Amino acid sequence: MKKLLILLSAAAFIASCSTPYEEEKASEEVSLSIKEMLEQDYFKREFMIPMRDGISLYTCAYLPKDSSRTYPLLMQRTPYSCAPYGATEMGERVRNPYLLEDGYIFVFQDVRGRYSSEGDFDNMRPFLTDTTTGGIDESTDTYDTVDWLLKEISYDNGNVGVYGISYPGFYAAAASIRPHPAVKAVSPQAPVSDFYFDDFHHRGAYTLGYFAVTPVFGYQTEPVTERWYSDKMMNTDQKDPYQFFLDIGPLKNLDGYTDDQNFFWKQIKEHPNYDSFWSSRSILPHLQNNHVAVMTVGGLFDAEDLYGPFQIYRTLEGLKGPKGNNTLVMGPWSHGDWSRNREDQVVGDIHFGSNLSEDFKRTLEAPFFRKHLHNTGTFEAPEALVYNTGALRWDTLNQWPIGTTTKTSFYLNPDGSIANEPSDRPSYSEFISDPNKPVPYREKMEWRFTPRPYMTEDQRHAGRRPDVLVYQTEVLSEEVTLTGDLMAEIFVSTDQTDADWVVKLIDVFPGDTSAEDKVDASVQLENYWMMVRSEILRGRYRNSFSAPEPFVPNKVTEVKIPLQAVNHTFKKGHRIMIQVQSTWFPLFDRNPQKYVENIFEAEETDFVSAKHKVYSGANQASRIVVNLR
Ligand code: PG9
Repeated sequence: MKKLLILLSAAAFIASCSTPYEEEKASEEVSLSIKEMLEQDYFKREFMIPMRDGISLYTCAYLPKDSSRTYPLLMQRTPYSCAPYGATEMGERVRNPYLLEDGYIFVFQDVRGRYSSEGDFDNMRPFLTDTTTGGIDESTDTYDTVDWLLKEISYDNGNVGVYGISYPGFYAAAASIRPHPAVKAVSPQAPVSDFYFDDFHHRGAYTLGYFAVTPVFGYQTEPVTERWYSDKMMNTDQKDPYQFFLDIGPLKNLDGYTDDQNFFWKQIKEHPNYDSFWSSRSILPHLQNNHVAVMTVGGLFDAEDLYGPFQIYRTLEGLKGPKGNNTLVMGPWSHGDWSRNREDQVVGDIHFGSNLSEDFKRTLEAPFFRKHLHNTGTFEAPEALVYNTGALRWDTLNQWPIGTTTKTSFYLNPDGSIANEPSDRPSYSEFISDPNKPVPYREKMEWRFTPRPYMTEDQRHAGRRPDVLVYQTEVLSEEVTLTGDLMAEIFVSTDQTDADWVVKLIDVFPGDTSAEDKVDASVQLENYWMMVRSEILRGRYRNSFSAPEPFVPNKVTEVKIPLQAVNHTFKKGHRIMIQVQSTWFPLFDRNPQKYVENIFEAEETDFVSAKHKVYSGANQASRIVVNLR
């Protein structure tokens, strides 16, 4: 391949790659060099590849014109379209110029039931548990695709890689299950693992911020090249989604903002609990430790799929069999940031470093596939590469979670302090949780297909509300690093019969936070309360996601909420803060706080104010268990 002059800005490049969730605002420039590279050195072929059940899937391949050597196949399978369609339309779906430079046969496929492929779409299609029945799943579709392509293409080198971000990350992971022998490496990036814990739900609470997205996955179509679904809801005159959803009221009223053909919305409403509809769609129980090298990539501030990358890596790591084929890369990224050409890595208002995406493409993604597909290069994958989001540096780890941390408890005291030991005096903090005045999940409300920047945003707007409990340490006299999982173990009560519990870990910046950390002069980072990690649990699922239970009014009840892992140094002069609240709107739907069988069917009258208490001290000492490094 000709040496590639790499210009790191793209517009049509992004436009042709954009999925519905691309947040990138196309700039005016275009990465001419990548476009030229493709047009100079590649040509395109299109196929309808028959699967074992006779359904054909649209697949296109960008093949090197130089057929004097052989190349691996590098494939993406997507529900978001392989556009542009047409053998003369080159598009620019390859975002990593170093992959172009190494030379691959780049393959893109519309998954079953999407865009130009035949068949019916099924969200997170359940994996076969018995492959002798002649059924199909995403693994068999991948197997059949690989087998057909290797017979069709004459100058492949017999090795195949599969990668992709988000839903394509799920399909990449699926390629490692009952894999075709030619599949040697996959890179699930921001992969969806289970829609009950990624994207559409967080621990039983429905991600209301995703309602606009349900139509994208809720309608079957004949093979098409253009978007066939529409959603009325995003065409509203109401510019404030908080007021929009509050005015709509109970979830059942959302039916008026879609239609009865939206099969995914119906499925979401009919399956509020973690039943076999959801559990059969989790990829985690089907993952295998086999010959396929896996590099799982995620963003520590990914609002969409943070559970997925951590769980896929840890599930693989926990499987018996050969080690060393499973790598985790977790950067200071929002959803898919590592694939975008941005010099400054910013999430919300916080700047985490420069050229992190470029470095990832050059030093990780390209070398990983070069090693396993070209059988060249000296890439030695770290066990885990996890960015320290407070110290702003990469940590290369030989184990994740690392084993050298000390489990420590942050006990929550009613005076708002955090202590390392529980008080011996039982006490509590209380607040009124009013579902008609829910805690805003952001200070700046805006319409988005999916929520993103909130993951690091300032939490002062929330912390100043009477229905948000705030606990914080003294000003740190030395830095404190938390690395690994967090577990909130809180003792609570409500005078009603249901409640949601939200726990946030916050880095409180000092008043003299240095100006150079500002990416945007308009951002006031002095005294900023940066969210580091957050999670919600719908309290009815505190003992089981498949068997919900009401609360007994005013009975002290323990609720455990695992928060996804962090790797964050709280610098000297900062404080560590914990916030606890019961509404988080309209990111998540409101809990009526009166127990009903299915909240998707709750009536306006089921929504009641509640007096919630969080207990401290003695044998009801609420705490956050952290891994201190
Ligand atoms: N995981 C992302 C997503 C899935 C479904 C709905 C909305 C977002 C993604 O595939 O981008």
